[in-house]
Amino acid sequence: MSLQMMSHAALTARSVAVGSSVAVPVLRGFATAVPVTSPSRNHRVVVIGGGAAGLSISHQLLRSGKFSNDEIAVVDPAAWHHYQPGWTLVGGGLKTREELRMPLKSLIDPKLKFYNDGVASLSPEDNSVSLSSGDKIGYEHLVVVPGININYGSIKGLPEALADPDSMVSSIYGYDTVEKVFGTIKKLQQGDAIFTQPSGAIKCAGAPQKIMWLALDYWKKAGLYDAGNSSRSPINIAYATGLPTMFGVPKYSAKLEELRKERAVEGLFQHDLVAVDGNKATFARAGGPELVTRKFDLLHVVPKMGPHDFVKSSKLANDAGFVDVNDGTTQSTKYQNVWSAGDASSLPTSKTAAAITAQAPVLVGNLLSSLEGKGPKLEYDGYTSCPLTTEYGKVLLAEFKYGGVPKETFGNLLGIDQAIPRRAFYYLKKDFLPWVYKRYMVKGTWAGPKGWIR
Ligand code: UQ1
Repeated sequence: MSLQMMSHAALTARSVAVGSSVAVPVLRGFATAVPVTSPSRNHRVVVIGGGAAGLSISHQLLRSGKFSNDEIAVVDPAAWHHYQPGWTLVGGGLKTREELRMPLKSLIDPKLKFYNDGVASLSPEDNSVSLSSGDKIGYEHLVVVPGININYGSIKGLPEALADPDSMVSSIYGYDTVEKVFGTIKKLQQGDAIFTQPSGAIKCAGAPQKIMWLALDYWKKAGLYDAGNSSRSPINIAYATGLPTMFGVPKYSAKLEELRKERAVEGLFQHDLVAVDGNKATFARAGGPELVTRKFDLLHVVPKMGPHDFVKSSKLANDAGFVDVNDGTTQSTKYQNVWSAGDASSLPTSKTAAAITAQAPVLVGNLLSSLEGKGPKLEYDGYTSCPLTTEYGKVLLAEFKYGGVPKETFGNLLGIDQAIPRRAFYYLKKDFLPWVYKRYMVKGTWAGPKGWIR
């Protein structure tokens, strides 16, 4: 570890000494001197991941003007970049999954070196990354933002149920499964609908109930759901969550619990889905050995999620397998030249694209000051946001920071309460955010509620 710190300090010192406008860093010559174990190619910054975080961060770094062509590399095996915040709307029949995807390559500035490849392993002790192709690339600074993995296999019988086109089991969480969701909502005429949320970290913790509220509204408008008379309502709805409450932030949780009761949705708290078998769903109860089995006619599932293997098995990980970083600076707690944000990081906040808008400028500012031999200077306050569809045409706009403390953009600006679902927030979610994301955020020119960059 101390060796790593020394070599990193040495690298930084050299790059500062040669100046930022020099296109060929000293490192490349160094690489050819030790051919057997050395990387085939070196970059000043390697960014692992071409998602919301990877694109924002690599383009913000590039726009600093401190890098020449190919000094920053982006690594991602994907062919497509998805606007995942829109998938709830696909589930609700409001958008198509095709309109929310873009070829990843088309979003990457040609001045960045793009490795369209996976990562086999990370070697922070010698500042290198091994790619799936077998190539090894070196770096001065590493940004680990590959996102989170969806573990469909964590629920027994789920992969088979999702793959069966005739089953009433679906999930908004995957490109391959999101298309099925609205079909099952339209098909259900009567019976029990169950919407699940697992215990443990997932991306967009509000989405499991966003799709439920849309489905409820759809059935209500179709005359199939009557909250005022559960025994006569053709469809009954249950929300089965591994968590003890409707939402992690008390202010919004209170409002959502009120809606749940008002709309006669059964709350199955601390019910963690473990198996799907035919029309039966089995849940584990928190803190007890007992299992609960429920019959369903429609099941919307959110699988468990976790860090990618190459992150979990690396020296960068905490006990849970996420990249262990300082909550404020986003710097690795183990290696000073490693950074992380977003879903793959240990940052104790909700995993959303909105969080990235606040994390990216902090990470970038701190990385740049480290390249100049100074320490991190910016602090992330935990900002994240969850525009929660509560019906067609209305959204509750949760915005908060560390500690579950509300930090409301429009609350502060206009003096309104964002816990009250509003039509303006619905258009913000459906139209404004996808537009600003594609046009500005992934290009590194939008920092969320803080506005445009440069
Ligand atoms: C946001 O910045 C963002 O990133 C693009 C989201 O992801 C889709 C969001 O959902 C939200 C709410 C924000 C925050 C932006 C504003 C204007 C409140």
